[in-house]
Amino acid sequence: MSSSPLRVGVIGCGFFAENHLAAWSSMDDVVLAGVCDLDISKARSAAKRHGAGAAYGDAADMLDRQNLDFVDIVTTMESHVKLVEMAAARKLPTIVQKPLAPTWEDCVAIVEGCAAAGVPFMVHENTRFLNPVRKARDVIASGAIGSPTWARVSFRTGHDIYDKQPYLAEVDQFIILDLGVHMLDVARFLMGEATRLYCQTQSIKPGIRGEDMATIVLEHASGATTVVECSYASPLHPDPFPQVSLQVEGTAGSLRASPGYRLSVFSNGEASETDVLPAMLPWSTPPWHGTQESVLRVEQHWVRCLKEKREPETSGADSLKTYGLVFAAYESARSKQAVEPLA
Ligand code: NAD
Ligand code: 89Y
Repeated sequence: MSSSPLRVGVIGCGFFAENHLAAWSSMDDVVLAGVCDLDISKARSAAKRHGAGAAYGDAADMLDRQNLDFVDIVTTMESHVKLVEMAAARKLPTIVQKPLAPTWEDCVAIVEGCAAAGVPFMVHENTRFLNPVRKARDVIASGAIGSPTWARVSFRTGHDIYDKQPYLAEVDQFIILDLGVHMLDVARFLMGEATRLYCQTQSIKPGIRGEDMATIVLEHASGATTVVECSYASPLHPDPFPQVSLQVEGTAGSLRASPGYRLSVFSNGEASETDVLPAMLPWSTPPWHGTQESVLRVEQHWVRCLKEKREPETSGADSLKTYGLVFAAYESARSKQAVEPLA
């Protein structure tokens, strides 16, 4: 790949794409060559706001007419199989927002399709790039808390997420696919691969189709346990949205990442506490600033991996391990049995 800036074409110019677009256009080694949305007026206004070279109403049209180095897909999951297939058919490296797809079979088809076409592929899984999560992982890797034995990865909120993402009220499989993907990926990132899980779901808010609470207990290959908590139906004050809370216990201590971006570490009898605040970027809009920094980090990671021909952290093969847990969690909730991850 040449040393000149890489040309990206972004598909989907809705709510969350705003962060992708702001991050791409802030990067010196990327050029926002084109943007596309089925609603051409959204593509045009995104192009204007972020200085994109061209706006399209049809993805195939953009892929055929622009000379792109890679594609960024920021549409909702139902469109991913078709859009990734279109990019892979043109041999274009592709990064795609979570959730990868609504079924295990579609997730596998996407990953295998990209592998068969020989194109680099990554799921835009930004939560593991959040500052507190990265710092927690650094503490674990340093050996400060010994071997991890137990963890809690928790995202509980009563924030009105339906205001910006109304489609979430309409899906049959809701919070595990929307939020559980992030939490399960973080559990893998901090604690290693899981070999078995049990999941309980609840549907609390009237009028939604799917589950808005899930509690998942993971058994890891190391013997450790993680409790993953996801809730969009928790009336909390103050509400930590959109922050993740972590607790990891080990043989020599423990760590806690708490709302307010605090990281406490208890290591071999010594306690310490530090701020793990995210950077405030010129385009940050609190309380989303932590997420926004993580989006920039994902995009920088993807570009670095493309240039160095390295496999990204959440490549297709890696992400299937997360989605194997997601669909196993639905199976466990249905059968009320502990199950193994899909593979
Ligand atoms: P949205 O509905 O606001 O935007 C999606 C856009 O994609 C729409 O404008 C739609 O017209 C367009 N689109 C759909 N199919 C298309 C196609 N075939 N070609 C071109 N355009 C197409 O949705 P959103 O809230 O921006 O969510 C997008 C994705 O981002 C979802 O998968 C969601 O889960 C994810 N998301 C991630 C985070 C995170 O923290 N990582 C946060 C919010 C949303
Ligand atoms: O959609 C969800 C996600 O990906 O992280 C949190 C969320 O944005 C809910 O708003």
